Amino acid sequence: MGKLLVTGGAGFIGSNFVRHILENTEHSVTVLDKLTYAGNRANLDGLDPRRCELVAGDITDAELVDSLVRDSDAVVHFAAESHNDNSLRDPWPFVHTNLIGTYTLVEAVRHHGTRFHHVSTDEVFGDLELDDPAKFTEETPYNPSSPYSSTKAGSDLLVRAWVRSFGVAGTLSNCSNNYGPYQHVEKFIPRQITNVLSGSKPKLYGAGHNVRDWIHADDHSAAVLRVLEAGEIGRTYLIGADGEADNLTVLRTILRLMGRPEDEFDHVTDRAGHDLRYAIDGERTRQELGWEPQFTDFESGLRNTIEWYTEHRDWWEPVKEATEAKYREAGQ
Ligand code: NAD
Ligand code: TDX
Repeated sequence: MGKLLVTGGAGFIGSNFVRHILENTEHSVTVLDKLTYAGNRANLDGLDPRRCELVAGDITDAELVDSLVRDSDAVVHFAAESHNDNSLRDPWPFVHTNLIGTYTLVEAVRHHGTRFHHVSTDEVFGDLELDDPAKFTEETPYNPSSPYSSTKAGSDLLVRAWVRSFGVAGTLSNCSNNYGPYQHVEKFIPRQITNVLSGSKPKLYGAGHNVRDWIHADDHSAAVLRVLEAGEIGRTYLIGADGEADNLTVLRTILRLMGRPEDEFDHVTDRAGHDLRYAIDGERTRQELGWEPQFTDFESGLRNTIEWYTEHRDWWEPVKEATEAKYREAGQ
């Protein structure tokens, strides 16, 4: 039984991971989260206060980070600015949080000799051609496209350097696109579901041929816990669930599951530098860590996600209009 410091634990995947820890281990958790527009105290509602504490603060605050790391047995680092479209409008918060925040954390774990796990994305590898049979592996060179993915790539490199040069007990994981409950309505799947629920049309960038490799957030959390328990220090683990689908197909599936005509959506301005395709080869992680995704039926995962947004209007309605206003400004 130990004490985990989970950064970004009031966000989408971080809060999913905190719930996973409380349900499946005896660890207690301190969440360090700045509660930006993407963080929400309500994401941790109902959790046992004796095992889960929220500290509202910034991962770039070296003094605060140092004191929290000193009291922890391990750090799991989810906190980030996470949305590509925002990074194209204003890259600075991405440089600040993703680079300086990660630097602040690796300095603190170096100082205290604390186990560190860094959560990252497959976007660090850039993109693949649509007709290329290849997938990303641990050996794929970094080639990020956006301010978001380049700052995540930089944060990965900081962690790797701190492991090699200073002996930090760190691991990394790069995961594919997550979906599920509690995802902010700025992201593709919840944006389209909540558009339908609020009586407006879904918005597809370009022709919708871009491919993403979907994994349920519950599966991501279980894999991160396995890396924490059994990962080899210094290693990078790729996490994916063989969930490739193009955006047009995903959107049509959402419309069909919600009882709407499959062509009832708008084509909007494409994302600048829009990555074509992501695909993770997660075989090595599965074999070495004995982890297997449980949500292998994407359509049933989508159906559950639609049900969650239908039943939790109070969670997303307060931020929906402001999110759509930002998109309207960008013609999206
Ligand atoms: P999110 O935007 O939903 O949550 C991010 C959380 O970090 C929020 O609670 C926010 O308040 C907090 N935060 C932001 N800046 C902070 C700061 N300076 N100090 C403290 N807290 C801060 O993001 P998410 O989708 O849950 O992603 C979590 C992590 O997983 C990120 O590192 C992201 O790169 C990675 N990831 C995400 C996906 C995906 O599909 N969403 C896929 C692979 C990897
Ligand atoms: O309204 C939309 N219409 C649309 O067609 C939005 C918001 C997105 N899209 C497209 C762009 C992408 O091809 O859908 C795809 C998915 O978009 P996002 O949900 O913004 O995800 P993506 O850019 O692929 O990045 C996500 O996965 C990797 C997460 O946001 C990152 O944090 C993670 O690292």
